[in-house]
Amino acid sequence: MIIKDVAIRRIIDSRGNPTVEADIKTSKGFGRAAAPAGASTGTHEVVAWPDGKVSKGMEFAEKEVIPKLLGLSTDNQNEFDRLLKEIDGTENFSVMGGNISVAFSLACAKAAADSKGINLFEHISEKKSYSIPAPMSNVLGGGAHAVGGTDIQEYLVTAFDEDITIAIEANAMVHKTVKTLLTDKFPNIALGKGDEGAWVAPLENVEALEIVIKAADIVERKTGVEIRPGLDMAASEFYHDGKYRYKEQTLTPEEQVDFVLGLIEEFNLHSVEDPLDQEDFDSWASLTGQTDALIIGDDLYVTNPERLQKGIDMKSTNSILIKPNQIGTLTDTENAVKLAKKADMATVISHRSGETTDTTISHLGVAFGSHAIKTGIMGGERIAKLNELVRISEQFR
Ligand code: 2PG
Ligand code: MG
Repeated sequence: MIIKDVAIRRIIDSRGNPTVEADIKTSKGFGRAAAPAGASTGTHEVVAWPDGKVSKGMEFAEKEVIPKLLGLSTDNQNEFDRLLKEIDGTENFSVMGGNISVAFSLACAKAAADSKGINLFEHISEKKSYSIPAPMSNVLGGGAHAVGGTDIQEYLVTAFDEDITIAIEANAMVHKTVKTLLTDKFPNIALGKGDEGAWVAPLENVEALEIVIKAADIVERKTGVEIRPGLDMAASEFYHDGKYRYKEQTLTPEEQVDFVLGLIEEFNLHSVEDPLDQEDFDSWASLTGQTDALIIGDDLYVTNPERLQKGIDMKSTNSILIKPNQIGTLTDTENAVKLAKKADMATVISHRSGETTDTTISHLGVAFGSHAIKTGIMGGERIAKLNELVRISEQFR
């Protein structure tokens, strides 16, 4: 379908920061997509905005990008994305801004799907059998997402149930139960929430994990739903001068590997994301070689096929986090997913800490056959994605 009209507008995200939303129209359909934003961004992500300025990205989009997109076909995503890269002309979208690019790229796919009268996940997926990824929800945390919380960024729970509604409600119940346990523990202090709606409290790092495990156990017993704990340590954020610097302890990379292995064993963790620094592929391989838990690379890979290939060669992880705006186009996101699958790695599709009500990742998670979808559990921008999964699941009945 030929692109007849393209627009880009400035909107705000869940942190109140400016971002963009792109619209693409054909004579038969319409696609709209918005760009999210990270707080704990990986060093090797594409540049979000030229010189850090949304306005500069928008000016470039209006003058240099939109005129060249008019008349293209929405059915050739590869060509559309190749052109975005060519217009930018750099390796890391520093001229256009990866967030401008990803909004256009995803809007193109959505316009293509709408023009064909099918769902986005059907348009993207090559196969016809679908599964819904398990919801992986951040219930307690700190790091770059909160003030006064733990050094570890996210304490997550993943619920496994064939019925996505039941799984989502189980995670929501864990979030509520964490609140109850925290108010029992701290009856006289004000509790907060971080950027993704996870609870924030003055807890030590392991103590916080104990609370989440307890909450998950209570809900598991009540509902019978299997709920597994996990972490996103976002360790690059507290790795300075060769050491992991927690409030309570300072660890060398070898000690960090042992510490994480100890947590996996003691608490039967399902997954640990970014347990080590984003440059230390060797220590990652040492950890992954000693456990069956999912070791997920986020800042390590930044959805970049080249970095992923290095991780595959070095056996650094057994899983990858997928975030389209880390790499700037849907095509490169799909390339990372294909590479991961070929290497037998699990994929986890993910939101960013700064989000909008855009629900594209729900469709991508289904299209990619992702093991899980990390998208928070509370807040309008988080539930938008979960509720879209519920709608998608109705199509498979
Ligand atoms: C992460 C993400 C999302 P941010 O580290 O996985 O939870 O955080 O968007 O701040 O990078
Ligand atoms: Mg992460």
